Amino acid sequence: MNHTLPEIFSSDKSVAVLIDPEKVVNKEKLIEFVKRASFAKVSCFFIGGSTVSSTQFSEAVEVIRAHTELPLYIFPGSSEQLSKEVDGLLYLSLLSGRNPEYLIGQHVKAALQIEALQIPIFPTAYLLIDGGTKSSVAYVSQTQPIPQDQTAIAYSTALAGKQLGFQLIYLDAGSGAKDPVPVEMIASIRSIGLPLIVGGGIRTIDGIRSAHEAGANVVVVGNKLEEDVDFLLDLSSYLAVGIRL
Ligand code: 1GP
Repeated sequence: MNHTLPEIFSSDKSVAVLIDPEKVVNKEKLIEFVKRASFAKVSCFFIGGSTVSSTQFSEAVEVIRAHTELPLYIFPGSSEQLSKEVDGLLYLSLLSGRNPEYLIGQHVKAALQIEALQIPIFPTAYLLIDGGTKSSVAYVSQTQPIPQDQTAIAYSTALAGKQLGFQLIYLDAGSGAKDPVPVEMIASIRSIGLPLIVGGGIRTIDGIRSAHEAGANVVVVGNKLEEDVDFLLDLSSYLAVGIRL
């Protein structure tokens, strides 16, 4: 039941803005943020978080949907983070870990609901990479991330994901990571030939550019924009100019 991947996942310079509903201060601030990000012409929004309740999630989806034309994809932290009002679901399986709950358990819980929603689903091989701090994903999923210098393990894990039929690979150093995913690892995983999403601890335009140049199709920015909404201005210029001169 695979769906055709939208173009932003094969572009060589997409930027996704991650909204974690748990960190939303209030509705007005969220509306303003969504409008500004849309004006900056970011590629899309991701929504989700490790510990978001279903109510927080639905309320945030409703607000985002009402104030942007940009695509909105679910980046789920659990089987409770689902909605019909989105453009698709990154159907994550935490392949870097060995906790069956996040490899298949949550999926079994959500399967009937996802079927009923009839939203596009994009099976995503999700690899958590050590970001130099204990990430909420590692804590909640009770899994170990792949060490930064273990590119060969990351490669084999992502390759197994491709062989199993996943459509996308997501390398995540975790929200607020001290060290983003290394460019050598990005380049190695890119050679597998699946569209690649990279995020976690990316806080500068140089960091975004490096990830794109190493082969990331989509770079995800979350924390930086929560702390500094004016970073959207830099993002907007970067996206307008392009990386390949
Ligand atoms: C986390 O990849 C995302 O899952 C984004 O991370 O919040 O550190 O940008 P940041």
